Amino acid sequence: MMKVKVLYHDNCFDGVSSAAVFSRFYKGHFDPGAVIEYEGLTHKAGQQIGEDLFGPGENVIVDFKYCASDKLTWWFDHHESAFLSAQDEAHFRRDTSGHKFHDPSFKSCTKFISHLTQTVFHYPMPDLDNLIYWADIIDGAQFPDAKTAVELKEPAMRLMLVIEASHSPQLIHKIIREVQHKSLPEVMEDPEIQSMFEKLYAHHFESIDIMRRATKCTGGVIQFDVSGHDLDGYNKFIPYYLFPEGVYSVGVSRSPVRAKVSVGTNPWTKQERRQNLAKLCEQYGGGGHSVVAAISFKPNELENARAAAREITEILRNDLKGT
Ligand SMILES: [Mn+2]
Repeated sequence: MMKVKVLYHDNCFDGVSSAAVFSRFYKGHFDPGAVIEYEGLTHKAGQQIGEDLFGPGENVIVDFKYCASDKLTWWFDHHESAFLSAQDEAHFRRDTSGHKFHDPSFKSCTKFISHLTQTVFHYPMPDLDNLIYWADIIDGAQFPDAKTAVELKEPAMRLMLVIEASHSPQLIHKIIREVQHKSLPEVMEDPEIQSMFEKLYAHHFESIDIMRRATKCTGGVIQFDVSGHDLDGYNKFIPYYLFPEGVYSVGVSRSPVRAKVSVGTNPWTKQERRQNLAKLCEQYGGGGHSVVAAISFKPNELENARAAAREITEILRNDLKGT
C-alpha cells in the first residue's frame, strides 16, 4: 500500500478537482489501497516548495508551479508561469519518468489530467465528466455572462464559493474525497458543506457591496483596493459584474499571509486583447495565465503592492488608448 501526498492549488475549484481526478486515477489504475494525504499550496512572495512538504512515498503536485526536487514523482500544470527559474525548467526537461506534464493550452488542469489519463494511461473516468466540465468552465472563465459567474445558481458554482472562501483544510479535503464518487448536487447536500455554503453565500453578497464601494473604472481599467477588508476569497468576476464596460481589472487585497495584486481581463469584453498579463506580472515577480495573473507580496509590503497596481493600471490604460 503506497503513501501518496497530493499538493494542490488551494482555494481553487480547478486545484481541488485536479486533486480529486488524480486520486481516482491513482487508486483505480495503480493502487486501490493507496493512502492519500492532501495539502493545499498558496502562492506566496518568493515561495519555494520546501522538501519538508514531501513524504516518503509518491509526491504529486497538481495545478501549481514545478518543484525541482527528485522527491517529486508526479506533476501536472497548465499555468504559463510554471517555473520559478530556468534551472527549474531544465530539471523538468531532463525528467524521464513520464509522469510530469505541462501544457498551457489547457484551460484547466483538471481537463489536462483527464486527457492524459485517457490518452497516455488508457484509463477513462466518464462518471467524472461533469466535474471536469465545470472545472474547465470555471478555471477558463467560460461563463455566458458575469451574472452567471456572480449569482451562483448552479451546484458547481455553489461548491466553487465554498472552495474559494473556506479557510478549513479539513472541509476542502472532504470535498476532494466526496467529488471522486458523488455528483455535484449530492456533494452540496452534505450538511457540513451546505451550512458552510449558507454562511459564505450571505458574506458573498456583502462582498459585492464592499466591492461596489471600493471599485472605479477609468479608461477601460477597473481598479479596486479592498486591503482594508477581509476579502481575500472574493469572487473574481464581481468587478466585471459591476463594470461590464471594463476591459481589464487591477485589484489590491490583503490576507494574513500576503498582500496581493490581481490582474484580469474581462472574459466578456469585445475588445481585442493585447497584453499578456502573465508576462506583465512576471516583471514584478508574479505570474499566471495570459488573461488572468497575480503578484504576491509579503503581508507588510502593502505599499509595494499598491505601487505595482498603479503602474500596471497605467500600462493597461495606455495600451487601451492605442486601440
Ligand atoms: Mn488551474
